[in-house]
Formats: sequence, C-alpha cells, structure tokens
Amino acid sequence: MSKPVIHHLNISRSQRILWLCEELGLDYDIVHHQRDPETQRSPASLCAVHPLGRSPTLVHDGHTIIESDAIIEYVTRRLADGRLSVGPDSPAFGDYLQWLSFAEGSLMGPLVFDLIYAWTGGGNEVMKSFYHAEILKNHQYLDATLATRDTVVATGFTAADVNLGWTLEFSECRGWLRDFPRLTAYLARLRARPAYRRAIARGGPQDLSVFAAGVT
Ligand SMILES: N[C@@H](CCC(=O)N[C@@H](CS)C(=O)NCC(=O)O)C(=O)O
Repeated sequence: MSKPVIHHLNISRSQRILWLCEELGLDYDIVHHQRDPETQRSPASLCAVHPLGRSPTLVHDGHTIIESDAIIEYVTRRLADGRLSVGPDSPAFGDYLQWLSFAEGSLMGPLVFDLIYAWTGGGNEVMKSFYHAEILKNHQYLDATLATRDTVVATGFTAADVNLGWTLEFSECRGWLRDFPRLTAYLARLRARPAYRRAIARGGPQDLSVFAAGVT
C-alpha cells in the first residue's frame, strides 16, 4: 500500500492527522507549509495542492481529501482496518459519529468567530452574545459527558478524541477552558499520550498563542 502524504500547516488542525497516524503506527510522509505571518492564512504552496488551501489535506493513491472528519475516517478505515474508529455493528457507533463530528460541527465554528471578533477589534454585539452562549453550552455538554467517563466514547480512546484534542487546545488558548477543570484534565491526558508527543516531534510545536488575541 502506498504511503499517505499529509500536508501540514504549522500550528493547525493537521496536527490531528499526524497524531492519528502515530497512534495507528502508520508510515506517512509530511509536506510542511508555513502560515503567512501577517494573515495566518495558507501559503501558495498549500493552495497549489487544493484550491481551498486547507489544512489538513491528505493525498493518497491519487485522491486529495480535505476535512478532518473525512480524513480521519479515510485513514482509520482505509489504512488501518478500522482501528480507532467504531463500526456500525458496535453499540457505540452513534456516539462515535456524534463526537467525531462535534469538534468541527459544533465547537470550532463559534470559537473561530470569537477569534475573528478579537482580531478585528469588534463587531456585532448581538452576534457575539449568540456565539458566546453557544461556546458555553458546547463546553458544558462535553464536560457533562466526561463526568461519566475518561473518553468521549464509553468504550475507550478513539479517533473522536484525536479530533477533539486540537479544538480544545484552540479553546484553551482562547481562555474558554478556565472554568472547566475536567476538560483541562482531559486535554492533559491527550497531550500525555506518547503518539501525541511523537506527532509534535515530527510536525513541530503547537504554540497556539498566535490565536490568543483579546484574551487577558
Ligand atoms: N473543517 C475543516 C477546517 C480546515 C481549516 O480551516 N483549517 C485551517 C487551519 S487550522 C486552514 O486551513 N487555515 C488556513 C486558511 O484557511 O487559509 C477541517 O476540519 O479540516
């Protein structure tokens, strides 16, 4: 089987895919790309790989795939016999799909609005109160789940935890984890995993302070 190629933008969601491949013990290549230091957007080198210039982008066997959730399912099912995924025959299937999607589908969007609001120095207060309430509710929901178990899926560690890890790092740098010691402890457990550390060693440090605008 040919090796997947992970296009990795510094300090970005592609950290998830490096980490996942390390968890699965897969052989992979990395192509490094650097954010534009002014705008933090993707450079021309990544836009040449995919018209949206997205990180992560995975290239494998002639397929170029974006979206973390899709890449995670592709990697676990196509390249790792379903390891760290949960199949339709498991009672945990629904939970797995929900939590896999939660990182990008619910948590991340309002957090990005929060950052843009801080970067641009203001905006619509009605919008702000709407997405602040969403951020809080999303964190409370995840927190309540982790009150009953160590991982988001009751059967144990899965790729859904990998997807959530980077989002919680982003949330942490935006100051939203301060009131959630259980989420902070969950993130610490994820960061302590040897595969997470190997991914950092290969991909480079994840210093998200560049996204901490407006956080005091
Ligand atoms: N929903 C996508 C979001 C991908 C995304 O927006 N990634 C950011 C990096 S964290 C990016 O590509 N930023 C550079 C840019 O948009 O120019 C996913 O989960 O992969």
